[in-house]
Amino acid sequence: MAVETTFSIIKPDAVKRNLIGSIYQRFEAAGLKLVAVKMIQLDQAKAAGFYAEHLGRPFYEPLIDFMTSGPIVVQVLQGENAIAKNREIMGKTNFEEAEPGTIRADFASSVRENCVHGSDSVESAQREIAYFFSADEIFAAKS
Ligand code: DAT
Ligand code: MG
Repeated sequence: MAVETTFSIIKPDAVKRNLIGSIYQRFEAAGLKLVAVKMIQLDQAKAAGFYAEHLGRPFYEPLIDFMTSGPIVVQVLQGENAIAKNREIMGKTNFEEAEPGTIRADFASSVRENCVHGSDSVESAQREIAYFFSADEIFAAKS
């Protein structure tokens, strides 16, 4: 297994519900290191660009409205097998299908309001990190 970096979002529902610390605790307990962090609010254009792969799907417009509804926290996580490990800690997109003990099983309130985003491949991790962070904002060890 390789040391990887992956991109993560704590979504507006989780920020509103005071879950930032609980979610960070899970990343750190799993051996994922926070190597870049910031709180921001997305505008429609930035959210639309981020979720462009879902353009045209029925859930797309409500997803953009939700993701722009309040501040989010974006972060870069680094660790062994970080991309798959983060997806595992998050749980399935639909919280009702997510394994108990995952972030979405424990905290999500709907399929849309599911607390976290995580990159799903090396390519999307690279693209998503670069969409939110410049190189000098990332404190990752070279891998
Ligand atoms: P994931 O976030 O697990 O990578 P995805 O990329 O398929 O899932 O979808 C992006 C987000 O869009 C997801 O976190 C929540 C929302 N979404 C996906 N499918 C949905 C659906 N059937 N109904 C409502 N929202 C949905
Ligand atoms: Mg996805």
